[in-house]
This record gives sequence, C-alpha cells and structure tokens, in this order.
Amino acid sequence: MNKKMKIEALWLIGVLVVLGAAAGLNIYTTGLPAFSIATKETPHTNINPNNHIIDVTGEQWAWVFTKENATGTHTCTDSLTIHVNTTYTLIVSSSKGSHQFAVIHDLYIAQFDIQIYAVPGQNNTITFTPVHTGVFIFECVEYCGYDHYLMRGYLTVVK
Ligand SMILES: [Cu+2]
Repeated sequence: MNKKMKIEALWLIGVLVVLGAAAGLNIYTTGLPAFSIATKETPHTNINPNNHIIDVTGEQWAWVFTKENATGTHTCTDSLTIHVNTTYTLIVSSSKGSHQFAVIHDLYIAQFDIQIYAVPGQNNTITFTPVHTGVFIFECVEYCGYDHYLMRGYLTVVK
C-alpha cells in the first residue's frame, strides 16, 4: 500500500465514522420519550367516555371542530384550542357541508404524529394526550379539490 492509498483509506474511515456517529445520534434522539410531544393510541372503536371527545368534519374546504361541554356545543373552523395533559378523542369524518360533494380528506398534525383520514359516511377515531403547550399547525394532506390548500389551521395547546 503506497502513501496515497493510505491517505485515501484514512479519509474513507473518517467519513464513515462521522456518518455513523450522525446516524447513531439521530436514532438515539428520535427514540427518546421527551422527543415526542404527545402520547398517542392507535385508532379504536371503543371510546373511553372520560376522554374529551371532539367531532372533526372535513368539508370542501375547511376543518370543522365541534366540542360539547357543560356550557353547550362549541364549533370552531380551522382552529382548535385544547388543554395540556388532557386526553382527547377525535372522531373524524367528512361531510359535503354547503358544497356539492363529500370527499376524502386527511387530517395531519405533524408534531403530534397524527394522520387520520376523513371519509364520508365513516367515523375514524384517534386518541391522544398533548404533553406540551404551544401552537401547532394542522393541514389536509389528501388532495381534495380546488381549495385544498386552504384546509389548514392552528391547534393551540394551553394550560
Ligand atoms: Cu381536504
């Protein structure tokens, strides 16, 4: 092995060490419990009545959130405010609203690792518990027509 080959081998080993360390750090960090900002259960059909239930309806082209509590029924469009360390169940469906069609939408809340389809005539449920306060973006990630891009808003988690 001449000198040039030794230098090349050293460079190769150096690059592999750096890439390996980056990959290891990435796997370690994303696996930490603190990295996740919400705990999540897989979709199920038996909803715990102690959970706070929110009806979510995808329409062309808005997300409508309906909550019921002691003070009555509250409806918000393209925004939702919830409380930290509280368990919520979203019941997600699609409706035609004031438009011509009910189509499939897909609610995506990136930082909560939540993605759930809104299908006409079907209730999909997902249960989660936010563990950090903040303002997070949600959006529709299923192309659903002309104003698909408008189907986005803010999820606010308060104390
Ligand atoms: Cu949509």
